[in-house]
Amino acid sequence: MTSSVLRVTLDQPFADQKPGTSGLRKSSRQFETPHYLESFIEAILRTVPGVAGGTLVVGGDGRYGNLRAIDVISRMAAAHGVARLITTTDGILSTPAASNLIRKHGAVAGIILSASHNPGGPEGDFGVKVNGANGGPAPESLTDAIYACSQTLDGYRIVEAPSISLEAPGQHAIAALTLEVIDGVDDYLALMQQLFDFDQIGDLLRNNYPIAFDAMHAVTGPYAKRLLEGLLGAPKGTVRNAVPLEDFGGGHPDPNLTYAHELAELLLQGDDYRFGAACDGDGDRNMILGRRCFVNPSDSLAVLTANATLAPAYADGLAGVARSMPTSAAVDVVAKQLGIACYETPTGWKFFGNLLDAGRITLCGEESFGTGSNHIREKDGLWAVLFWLQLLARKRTSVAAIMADHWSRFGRHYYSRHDYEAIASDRAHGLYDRLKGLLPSLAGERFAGRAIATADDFSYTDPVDGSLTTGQGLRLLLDDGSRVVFRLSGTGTQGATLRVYLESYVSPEGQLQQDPQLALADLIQAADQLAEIKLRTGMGVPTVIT
Ligand code: VG1
Ligand code: CO
Repeated sequence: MTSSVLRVTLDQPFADQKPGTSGLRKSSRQFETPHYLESFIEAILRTVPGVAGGTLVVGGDGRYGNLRAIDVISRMAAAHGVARLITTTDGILSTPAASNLIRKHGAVAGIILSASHNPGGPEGDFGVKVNGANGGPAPESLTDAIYACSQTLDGYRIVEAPSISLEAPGQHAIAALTLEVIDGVDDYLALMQQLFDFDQIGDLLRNNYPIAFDAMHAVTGPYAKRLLEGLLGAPKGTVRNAVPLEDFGGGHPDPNLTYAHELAELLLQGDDYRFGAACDGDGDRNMILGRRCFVNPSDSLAVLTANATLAPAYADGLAGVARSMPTSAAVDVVAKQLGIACYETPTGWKFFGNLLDAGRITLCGEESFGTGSNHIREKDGLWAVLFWLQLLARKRTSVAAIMADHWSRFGRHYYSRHDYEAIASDRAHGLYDRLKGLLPSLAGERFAGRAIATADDFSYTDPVDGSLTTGQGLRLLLDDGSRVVFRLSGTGTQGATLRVYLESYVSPEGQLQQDPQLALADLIQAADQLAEIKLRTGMGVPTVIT
């Protein structure tokens, strides 16, 4: 078979290829614009070190556009002299499994095709994420360089060759490139078996301990089927919505109480299941539910930290932990008691990479349903589910009892995130910039019956490489330890999304179990008043409350 390299000239570069919190995320339609996907891939292949002669990993969450993108990337990788490209059957590869493959095969990078929890399909979103050789999301220095390259791009190179079927494992040649199609699930399952006691978890699940897992028609379906119903022996039907669909069945593959409400109702209103969980589009997020009990993700990180030694992989204890700034300080309290370091990073998994690589932390997490460890360099939805099942198998108690016990030992961080989605961009930025302008005058002012101790725009100096990241969210730290944080999302594709994070601590002695929305009511009201949210957005209530 002959194949030749085609050089395509661009009239002008695309102006809008700046990666956000998690890669380049745009509408599927935008990605279908001629040369749009190709341009961004060209910028990646020109910028990532070691591409020529190296190994790359590519795959995605199965959404509309996944197979076309793999075909384009394969032929462009061939044109750039990549020696080996590893992809998976049907191109299905979760973000955590991709991180594992990059590490296992010594790849120079990975390209993950997903817009994560954003809806998919021709009218939904598509995304391209770049991960580095450590398996983690590219650091800002690399994404900035890719963006800079995309802004001066004059053209791209692609091999002209027929597209290759990914239906079965096998090896193919595209010019001098070897395309390896492997099973995307095998290696991930093997890794999980090294971390947890499968006999113990299996013993729980085989003996009248009904659980429900919702794959939301996204990437975790095939993984969860083999893991839960296969290796661990849970009854058939445990995994719901297990078949990945190009449009996620019309759903929004975001595991929270709003978008995974069917599962939430099963657990919070019914008595059929002891444990429930869901993952997002690309499998890196997790929501944990018990019977009549929702586990806040910030609390989940704290509980896993407090009980880590119950899992074989963490039996020797933890080096340290980290959480993103808006995540509640529940884990800080546990870390203090354990006598281990606790780091506070900006939003986005890329900021955990250096800490994990340097061995400073073992576990880390974000309030946005992200939890993970040093086993890979991405957050890992099914890993978190297994970790919780490991705790339940060891403790033989309920999720609600684990939470009550945790709060009685460490106190409780009432926590909520209010999202205002699809606000007109100028309004959202007007609101945010006004608030930022107010910050210098706020210290010492009263707020919800407390005094504002600090009002600032969060910035972070990476303790490993010294790099500085600024403008990461407006914080009001109150004198009783409560906090309100305002951020603009970097993953949305329509208008702007304002996130308001609210937190208030009650010590073990002051316990009065109540609904977080009630416990935080005064902060919620004061935040609205100060930021003029209702007034400026015209929205009476948030789109999503977590
Ligand atoms: C959101 C979350 C953030 C997470 C990011 C990517 O970003 O808040 O914690 O790391 O999504 O998650 P933002 O900028 O919209 O707040 V995923 O599951 O897309 O990889
Ligand atoms: Co995700």
